[in-house]
Amino acid sequence: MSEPSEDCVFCTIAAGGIPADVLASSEHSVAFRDLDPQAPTHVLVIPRRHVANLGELADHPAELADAVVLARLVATQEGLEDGYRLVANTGARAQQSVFHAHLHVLGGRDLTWPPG
Ligand code: DGP
Repeated sequence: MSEPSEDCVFCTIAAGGIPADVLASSEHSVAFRDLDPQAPTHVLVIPRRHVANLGELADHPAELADAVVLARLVATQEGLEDGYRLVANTGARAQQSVFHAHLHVLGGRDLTWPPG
């Protein structure tokens, strides 16, 4: 599905219907701070298009690239030159909880590997 969904919290944020700490936006994407930060910098980058996950966004390569470019811009703005992580939880078993594609931009502390 690609139409905005009024049942989708990220569609509502992208439309300005729920307040969010928006850091940057572009033609196809919006970046805002996560409600439940897991690192000193924890920003979500979402496509304006409603698709369930990043894999589906790959059917729209310009919009996928736009999201990654916005994530890179946010990382620079947040001073994460020493390293940051882009995470896209995909599917329930990977702990995806909001089924609108998003990239987590995590940084500002040492990040361990492997992830849990
Ligand atoms: P995931 O588990 O990968 O689907 O991540 C969803 C993230 O979305 C989670 O870290 C919390 C965040 N989140 C959920 N609802 C809201 C909201 O209304 N506002 C903001 N800023 N973040 C939200």
